[in-house]
Amino acid sequence: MGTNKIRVGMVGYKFMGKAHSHAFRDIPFFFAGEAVPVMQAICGRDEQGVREAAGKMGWATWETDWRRMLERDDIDLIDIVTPNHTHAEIAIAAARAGKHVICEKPLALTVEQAKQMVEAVNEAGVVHMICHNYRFAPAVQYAKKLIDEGRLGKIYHIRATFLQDWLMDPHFPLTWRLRKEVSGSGTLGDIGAHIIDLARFLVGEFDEVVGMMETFVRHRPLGEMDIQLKGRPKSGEWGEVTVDDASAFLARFANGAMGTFEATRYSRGNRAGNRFEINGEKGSIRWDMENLNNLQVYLQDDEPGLQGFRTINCTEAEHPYGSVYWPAGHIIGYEHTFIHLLHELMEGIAKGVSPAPNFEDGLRNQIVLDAVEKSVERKAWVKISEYTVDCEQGVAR
Ligand code: SOE
Repeated sequence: MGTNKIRVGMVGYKFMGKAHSHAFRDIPFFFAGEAVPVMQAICGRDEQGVREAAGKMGWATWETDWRRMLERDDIDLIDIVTPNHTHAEIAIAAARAGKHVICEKPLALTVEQAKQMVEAVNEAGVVHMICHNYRFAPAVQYAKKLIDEGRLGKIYHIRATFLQDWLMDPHFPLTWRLRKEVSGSGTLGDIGAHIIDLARFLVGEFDEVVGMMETFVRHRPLGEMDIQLKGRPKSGEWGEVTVDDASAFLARFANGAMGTFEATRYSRGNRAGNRFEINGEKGSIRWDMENLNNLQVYLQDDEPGLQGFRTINCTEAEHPYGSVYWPAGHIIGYEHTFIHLLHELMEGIAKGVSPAPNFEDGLRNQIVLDAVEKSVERKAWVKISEYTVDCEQGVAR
């Protein structure tokens, strides 16, 4: 059987555009799968910017209007790496045009929008995925394997954080990430969504949540930020910050586990403190994105005297994706999480299935985000069962 060529059209080309473009280039290099991406077209409103990006990142053609890209019959998959307020419109239109869709997180601005997106992809019968890339770190995949094999036994706790500090200067500009109408929420949807996804992946579905959110600096000069998360003020004008600078919440899971979650842009010294610890009856695991290849594992069955957390460098051939790259111990990085995710998407398209995390996962994540916000407004626990999600195996009804 020959290899399918999946012709990709990517909308947007900044931080995530760079991560996705790099991954598309590397997939055929490292993976001999059933499908490979072809970098057919890239889209952005600024003609000079998009032309330069196309040349630099290796896209064959470029467009300045995403609608034009949907009309092209030489594109099979639309990749949405634009700010959050555009996700729903582009994804729904792409599905209706018969294109497969991958969308950056969070899926949408609201639960209602996310439901419409799930409906659109299911009605069109296209393959869909959401880009929660951290699931695809080999150490996280290995953690999932250990949990599924019952090595930790019943799970009691997850303690997850995503700590950043890029916003602490009160003169850091009011980027789109700080405007509710563009981003939906602040830390909660931007980085809280990632640890919610990791928890859903590793522990299971949420049952109820109660949270708190804070905005420490309420007015900032207008401007943007670059992909190194450095601010670029534009004019002398100031505007209002309409999202949270920090958020935290407690959770109960359907399987009885307890969770604590914290996402902040005010945690001095923490650049990307995406970490979790999971405790089960027979063992515990710890992961820290800044040491992405390592998984700390404690197993109660270990001989007394030798018990303790061991550090497993998940680069052996036995580890997920371990045999694809280098000899054991020769580590991989952040960009590889995107390579793995997009490789799974290619295989999904070849087989006609939507690999997890897909739009249904995006919707369930959006519900947790919404429930946390509701709990803050109400100053009370919010049950996930307040929301109706009628989807099963990727079919929303
Ligand atoms: C900025 O907060 C950011 O780039 C997020 O948007 C990403 O989702 C996260 O992975 C890293 O931080």
